[in-house]
Amino acid sequence: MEMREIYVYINGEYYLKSEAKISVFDHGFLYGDGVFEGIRAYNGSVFKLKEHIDRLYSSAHAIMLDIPLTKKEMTKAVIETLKRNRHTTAYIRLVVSRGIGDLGLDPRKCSKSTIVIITDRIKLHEKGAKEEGLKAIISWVKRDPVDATTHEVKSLNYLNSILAKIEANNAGVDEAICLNKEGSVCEGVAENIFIVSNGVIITPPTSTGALRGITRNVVIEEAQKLGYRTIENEITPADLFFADEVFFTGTAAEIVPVIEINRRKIRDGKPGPITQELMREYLKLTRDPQEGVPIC
Ligand code: PXG
Repeated sequence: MEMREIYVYINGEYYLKSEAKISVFDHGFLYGDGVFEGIRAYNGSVFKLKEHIDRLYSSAHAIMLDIPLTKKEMTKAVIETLKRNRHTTAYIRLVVSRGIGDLGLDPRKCSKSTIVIITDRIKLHEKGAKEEGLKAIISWVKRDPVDATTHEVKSLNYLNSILAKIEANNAGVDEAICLNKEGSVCEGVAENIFIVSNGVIITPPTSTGALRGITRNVVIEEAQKLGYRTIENEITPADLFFADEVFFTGTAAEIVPVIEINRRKIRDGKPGPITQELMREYLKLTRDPQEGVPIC
């Protein structure tokens, strides 16, 4: 075990983890006013870094949050943080909050946004999740609607997902599936969702309120390259129960099979063959330096 303390980037300076602190007046803390990204580096290359940086700036644009760095400077700051920490395989958390204001929620009181970059070891699902698959429940907590604090924007407001996760924890299962207020399947708590039905790969459109997942996009592209038909279509809870295969996708989770939902087995309750094929392809891709930005 390495005992070296990691450095955390805050507004252009590097602080030891034990000294990396944010003001209690930061509106990220007081109101969840900000945006973030979760990114992964594999063997010296940051997977899909450009896509993550682009999404961060899109999220910031949607909430009218000014990021005082160019995308190029932000990319450099991420790489520099990894280098300082001598991390070649890591989990990266990029957070931009509205910054320090007063006790009112008016963002005009926040003169400068706060930028934080943390790189750390990767925390994965329980060992065996990928091999055996996850058990999930459909949560009663509906996804925030597209005309409200939608999860299409990767904001610091994750209470919607956290409440669903609490339900999964209470039910003693691994993960929760969120429906939108019309009752359509939307996504997991921090993952997009796919089903396989008669060889066709289906995922809900982002108009359900789901995040435009970067892993989701990669999986759609790879599936098409393998010759599968992929469609964005409404998925009902019954479609989940009828599906041949169900899986989640996300930066942290990568691709994980779902084998049981609300105590109904998905087919024979084992990870499906198309899911496993996509998992193998994804593994290859994440190890391909061409797919990311090198840490050098
Ligand atoms: N939906 C939501 C609501 C998410 O937050 C995804 C889908 C998957 O998107 P990507 O682009 O990662 O394929 C996310 C991603 C975490 C964590 O710490 C959360 C995310 C990503 C990484 C880590 O739980 N959210």
